[in-house]
This record gives sequence, structure tokens and C-alpha cells, in this order.
Amino acid sequence: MAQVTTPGSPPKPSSSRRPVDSLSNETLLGWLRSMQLIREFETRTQQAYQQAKIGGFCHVYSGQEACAVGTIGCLKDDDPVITAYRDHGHALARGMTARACMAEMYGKAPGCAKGKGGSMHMFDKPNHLYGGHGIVGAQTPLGAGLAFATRYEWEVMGKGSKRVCLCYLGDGAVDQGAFHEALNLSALFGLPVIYIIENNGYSMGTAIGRHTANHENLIDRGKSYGIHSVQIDGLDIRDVYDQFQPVVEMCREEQKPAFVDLLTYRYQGHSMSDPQKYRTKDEVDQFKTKDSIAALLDHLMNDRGAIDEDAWKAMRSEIRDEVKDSVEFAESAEAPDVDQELYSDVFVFPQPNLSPTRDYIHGSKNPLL
Ligand SMILES: Cc1ncc(C[n+]2csc(CCOP(=O)(O)OP(=O)(O)O)c2C)c(N)n1
Ligand SMILES: [Mg+2]
Repeated sequence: MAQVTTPGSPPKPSSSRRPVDSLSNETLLGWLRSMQLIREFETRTQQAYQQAKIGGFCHVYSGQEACAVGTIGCLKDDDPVITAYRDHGHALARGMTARACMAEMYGKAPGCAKGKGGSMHMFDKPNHLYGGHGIVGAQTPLGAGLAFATRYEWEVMGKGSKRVCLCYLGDGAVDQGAFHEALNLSALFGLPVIYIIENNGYSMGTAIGRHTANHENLIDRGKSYGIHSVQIDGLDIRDVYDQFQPVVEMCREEQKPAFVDLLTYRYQGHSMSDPQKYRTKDEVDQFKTKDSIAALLDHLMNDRGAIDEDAWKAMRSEIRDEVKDSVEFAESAEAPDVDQELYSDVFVFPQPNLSPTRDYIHGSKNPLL
């Protein structure tokens, strides 16, 4: 059996007074709530999938919550974010409602992509989330493109201010050619994009040491393109903040890319149909002893005195209600209107004999007719 080799022991912030200590209790309680919301949401997602209410591929984020919440917690509201298919956590962390996210998975009309994308395609333009992408590594050139657009808008068109794009990918995506092309162009053009490898040690059932060379030094990939590269413990949200915030500031100010190897672990199988023969229960249990929600709760309770048992119980109960409501909402919501939606939001205009919407696409006359 292959041994998982992450998380390792990335460097910890050294000073006793840490940057995260200057943040308010309110901010850290917000992180706790957000992480617990994702955990609860994913539990319900699995239940709904097992009841065949959700179809298609579905990958849950349990265990990795500190990655999305901690890194998005360092952004401004209009910084673009793009990710792979394990995307429910990023969507919720970016501000999508549980209702829009759950309805999307149920394939219902009020879902964030009108029920046409499903679990792997969470899009939320008002919150600057550009997916949810199912092809491994495909979002990396798109992340470079988003960063190019922000820089062009600010520098050439004189609109808005400097922005940074977060482009998440799994450890499996670092073997893809498109990823290397994206890194090369980002360094060459000075694109403000941070490639965040959510390194959970596995690409489906293949341990990282079996799918990529020099896996213990992933940051060498970034460095080889002259890109500022750091490794961060993604299980500890306070470490994520302390080490990621300066990276965001550097990219924003200097308008150039960065690379982050964010060490994490997923508690559930790769997708909903994974017998997990490639790892032991002991290994999973060992990582659960370093659970990121438990660690933040411990800090807030015992170091800051910002929450007590009763308040934590109340927070969890409120979150349970919010997620339950999202499930009820998704179950009772309407499915998309097939006549209206099947051939809209597509790049290729439908054949005249296939769709009643052929004359007008997005309210405009179909130019092919
Ligand atoms: C180009 C491509 N090849 C193969 C697949 C099948 N596939 C789906 S997920 C996955 C594993 C990716 O693992 P990783 O990038 O580590 O992300 P994680 O699931 O761990 O979040 C593979 C190989 C795919 N979707 N796209
Ligand atoms: Mg992985």
C-alpha cells in the first residue's frame, strides 16, 4: 500500500506575536462558521447523493475547509477565484448561498448555474467565482486569463484597482501540460495569479509519490519559472492566514504570480463511488486528530475566550438549520424549463430543427438564421 507523504512539516511562522493575532474575534468566528457550514453542507450532500437525489460526479470537501476559507479570507470582494471540480467549499466560502449551491447539485432552476452544471460547476459571477471545472488542470490557463483581464482593465483601461486571481488545483493537476504553460505565461507576462495546489496527497486513488516526480518539493515547479513559491500547512487556518496574506499582498502590489503548495487531507473518498482501498482507516483517523475546525475552535475557546460550549452548540444548530433549509429548498424547487434552457448558455447555436428557442438566443436574434 502506498504511503501518503503529506502533510509534511512546512515552516511555521516564527514570531510569538503572529499577524493573525491582530484579527478580531469576529473575523475568526466567521471563519469557524464558514468551515462548519462547509462540513455540514458536505454531510448533507453525501446523504442526498446516497438517496439518488443528486446525480453525476460529486466530490466533497470535508477535511480541506481551512484551505478555501483561509485563502479566500485574504481576498478583496472583487478578486476573481477559479477552481476544479471539488468546488462546493470554495463556492460557500466565496459567499454563495447554501440554497443556490444545493439547488445546483439537485439540477434545479434556482441553482447557481440554473441547474445545468451540477456539483462540478459552481459559478457565481456576482461573487467573482468562475467555476468549478471538471477537466483536471483546465482551469489553470483560465486562471491566467482572469489575471490578465484584471491587469488589463486596471493598467490599460484605467478601470478599478489592482486585483489578484486565486487559481486552485489538486496535486494531480501539476502533471498536466496546460498547468506548465499557464505558469510560464504568468511569469513571462507578469500576471497576478496565485496557483494554489490543494495537496491532499492523492489524485483519485494514486498517492502523490506515485504520480509526480520530486513530489516532496512541489514548490520547485513554481521556482523553476522564477515564481515566488511557498509551502503552507493547509490544516491550520491561522498558518494559512499568516503565510498566505503576504503572498496576496506581494502579487497585488507587484502584479506578478505566486505558487503555493497547500498541504491538506480529504476525509472522504475521491468521489461518491470510491472504495478507498488505497489508504488505511488509521491514516484517515490520524489526520482527523489534526482537524482544522477542532484546532480553530480550541484556539477561540481556550486562547481567546471568544466562544464557549453553549455558543458553539448554538452556532452548529443554526448551521444545521441553514443546510436543512437548503435541502428542502432544492427538493421543492422547479427543474429548469427544457424548452428554454436546453439550448441556451451554449457556445454553438442549435440546429433549427432541434430547439424552439432557435430564433432568439440570450434575447438576441440568432445570426445563423
Ligand atoms: C484531463 C483529465 N484527466 C483525467 C481526469 C479524471 N480525473 C478526475 S479527478 C482526477 C484526479 C485529480 O486529483 P487531484 O488533482 O489531486 O484533485 P483532488 O481530487 O485530490 O482534489 C482524475 C484523474 C479528468 N477529469 N481530466
Ligand atoms: Mg489530490
